[in-house]
Amino acid sequence: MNNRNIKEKSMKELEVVCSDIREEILRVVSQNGGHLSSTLGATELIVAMHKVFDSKKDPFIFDVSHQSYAHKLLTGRWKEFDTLRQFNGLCGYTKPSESEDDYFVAGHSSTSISLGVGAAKAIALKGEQEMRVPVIVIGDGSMTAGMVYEALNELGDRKYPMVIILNDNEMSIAKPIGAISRILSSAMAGPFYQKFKKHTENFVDNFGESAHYIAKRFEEGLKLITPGLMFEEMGIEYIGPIDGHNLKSLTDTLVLAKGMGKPVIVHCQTIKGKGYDIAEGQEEKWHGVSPFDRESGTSAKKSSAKSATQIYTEALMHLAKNNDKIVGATAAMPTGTGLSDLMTEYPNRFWDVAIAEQHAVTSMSALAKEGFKPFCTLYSTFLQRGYDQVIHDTCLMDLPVVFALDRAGIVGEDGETHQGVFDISFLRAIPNMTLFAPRDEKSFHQAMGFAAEYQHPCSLRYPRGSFIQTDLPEAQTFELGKSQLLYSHKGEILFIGYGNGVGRAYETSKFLDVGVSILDLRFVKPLDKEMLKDLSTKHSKWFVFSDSAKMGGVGSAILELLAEEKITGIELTSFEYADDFITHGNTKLVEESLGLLPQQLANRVKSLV
Ligand SMILES: Cc1ncc(C[n+]2csc(CCOP(=O)(O)OP(=O)(O)O)c2C)c(N)n1
Repeated sequence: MNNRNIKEKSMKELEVVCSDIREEILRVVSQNGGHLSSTLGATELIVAMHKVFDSKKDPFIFDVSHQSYAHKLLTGRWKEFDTLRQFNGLCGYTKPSESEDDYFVAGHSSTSISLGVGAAKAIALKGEQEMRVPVIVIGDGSMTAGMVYEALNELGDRKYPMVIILNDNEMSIAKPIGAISRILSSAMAGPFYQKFKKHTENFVDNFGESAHYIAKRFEEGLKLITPGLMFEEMGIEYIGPIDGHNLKSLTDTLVLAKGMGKPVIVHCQTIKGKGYDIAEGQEEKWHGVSPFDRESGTSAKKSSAKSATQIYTEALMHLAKNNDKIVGATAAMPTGTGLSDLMTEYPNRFWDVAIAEQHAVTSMSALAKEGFKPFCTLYSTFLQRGYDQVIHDTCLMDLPVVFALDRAGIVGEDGETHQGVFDISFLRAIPNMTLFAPRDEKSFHQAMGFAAEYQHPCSLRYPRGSFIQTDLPEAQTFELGKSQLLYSHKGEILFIGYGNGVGRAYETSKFLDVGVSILDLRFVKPLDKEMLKDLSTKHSKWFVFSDSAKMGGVGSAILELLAEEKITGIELTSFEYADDFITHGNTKLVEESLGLLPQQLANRVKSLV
């Protein structure tokens, strides 16, 4: 099936297409895991887009793009859909290298309207004969990020033709937070307001400009802060809300919007999880899932060792109980980052600020200035959004904000948009910033204790899932810039591990028949200069293990120190990630493809000594 014959199908036939799509999504996601409820809810929207627009020509832009599975199925990827999110298989997000029908890579939210504006400028500049119209799908949750309003600000002024489908399911991953979501779901978006507006428009049509003025003031006077009013005041047409599962009204409205030749927001109300009873009404649970049994809805994955996120929650709960200055924020990921319990227990001190990483960083900085101790809890990949704020608002002011970075390292099936590999490189360069990492449960509690007391900006990182389990000696108390030598062995080889890299170093050592010294670096900034200088007199072959980008990472930091201290005669090999984006798939398979499994690393060590 492809989008070409969608155009020829009747409404009845399109309904069958929707139900086939849902069936295929459920079959494959229950097998592979993936984003389920968002994509089920967007099925009719996507089918209607393909009926009215042409993805070979019009830029189809999906915000985050986790809801784009139906688009993948309709654009020649039905046969490969079984490989969704698997290593070497289809990506869970849009990806132009996978299909020309995917306009852009996406995975981080709220970029879509900027992309639409950029595409529209290019279309105008190229003076194309056959008009192409960007068509965008953006969820209500993604409407909270600042980028959206930067784009709307320009769009409302320049009025480039484009259709923005606002997919309003009244959910982000969790319940959406803030005024925007209140406006979108305001009662005035309902039929009463629509009727009122229609009457007003007829009145205005009949009586001209001054009536328009009076009607507008009347509308405002009633303080009808509605989505329509908000967007129209910005200079963008608004249609809606319409039923986002009704193919007829969707296609009719999209045809109308496409023909308007200006920016139009089509506000569609949808149900997250539509078509899978078990998921409907349990939106957060079914947003992103691991493989599950379709009949019962139970997860097929057995729970393994305690996750790093769980340890983070326990440690922070403990600290927050004893110190009422401890506060925290997450950006629309309360469950993912383990902050839900704190938000329930201490609703006045822990906040979900919605998808607004920049705002999370800056607002936590102000709390730090006021004497509080903020834990800004984000996935490593999403702190990228708040980089300037970390420099400008936290570090320049030298404020004691803790950046707790979850999902550091390879994240598995989400792939290249979500890999948590850059944080060390981009944070290490910022003055006043201190960087450290735990390697297991005990060291995590110690690292958190250190963070809670530390009076400057700092960041700690931890992996998705659980730490590599080892029987290495117990962690000692965290002290600024102090490493811990775990094994000392007379011989040329020194393994230096950082965070989860300590476990990897240990696993690798088990495949060698020579003894090695193992150092838990703990702090990549500041480095333990004394320890490293001492070890340079004992070992000449150093190997660095850390789940981070090689460029600017842990190995780089150590090489800089060796150069500064004029220490020669050390051969340093870093087993961090090469200068490439890392693909999606089962983490083990991805690591194998990069030569990073312990057995492979041991072979590389053998070849180098
Ligand atoms: C910058 C950024 N922060 C956080 C996320 C994590 N995230 C992925 S989807 C999502 C919710 C999006 O909600 P919405 O746009 O309403 O889409 P829905 O899933 O409800 O259809 C979040 C928070 C992200 N992708 N990008």
